[in-house]
Amino acid sequence: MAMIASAGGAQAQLTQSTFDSGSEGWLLVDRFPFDSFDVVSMREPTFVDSGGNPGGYVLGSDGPGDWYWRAPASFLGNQSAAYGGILSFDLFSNRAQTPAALHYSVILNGDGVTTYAFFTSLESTDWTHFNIRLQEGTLQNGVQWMNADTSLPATAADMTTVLGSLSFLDIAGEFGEGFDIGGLDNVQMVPEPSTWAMLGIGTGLLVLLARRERIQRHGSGPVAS
Ligand SMILES: [Ca+2]
Repeated sequence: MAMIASAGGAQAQLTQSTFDSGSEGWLLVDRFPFDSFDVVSMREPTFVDSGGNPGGYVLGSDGPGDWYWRAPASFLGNQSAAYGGILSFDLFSNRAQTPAALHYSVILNGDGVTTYAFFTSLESTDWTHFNIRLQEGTLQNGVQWMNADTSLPATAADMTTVLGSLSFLDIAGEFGEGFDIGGLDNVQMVPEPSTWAMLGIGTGLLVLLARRERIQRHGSGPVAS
């Protein structure tokens, strides 16, 4: 989007995928045994040029185990500016209204630390908007980031370590039991508002965020900010 591109020096720490013309480097990863962190295979998603939210999106389907969307390099590396900010995305699954079969909705890994958050539920098979704040502590709806090694709530140090050197960012596509298909669109990482001025971001992003918030208020998706 032009508004983000105009943010100049902040580009490296603000990223998004809208899938206007391709898969933008996203992959599918399969974890097995079920509900584990062990990746056993990687696959290419299918790019679909219409039917997204809006426009193009990527389509994935079940593999051996639990399947996740894996972010491309543009979301990785030093994402320190995203600490306290928001990760948002839209997804759908044909397995809506069934319990999630896994307990990691988003997994972040960096510098030897793995954190995860669990909040995935879908009330319909339509596109659903998700927001999650990239910060320790209890977020809206009781969601919180956990440290995968200690099984304790993630600390501020865990979150800043992971975001300072992000080596993967995975979003669950898996829902319920049995074969599922699902789509992903509009993935964004946005820094917390107080860092905008420091980053020299102009009013373009403020307008963009205001628009996002209007969309969120009118959306039906779970919000964990
Ligand atoms: Ca799109």
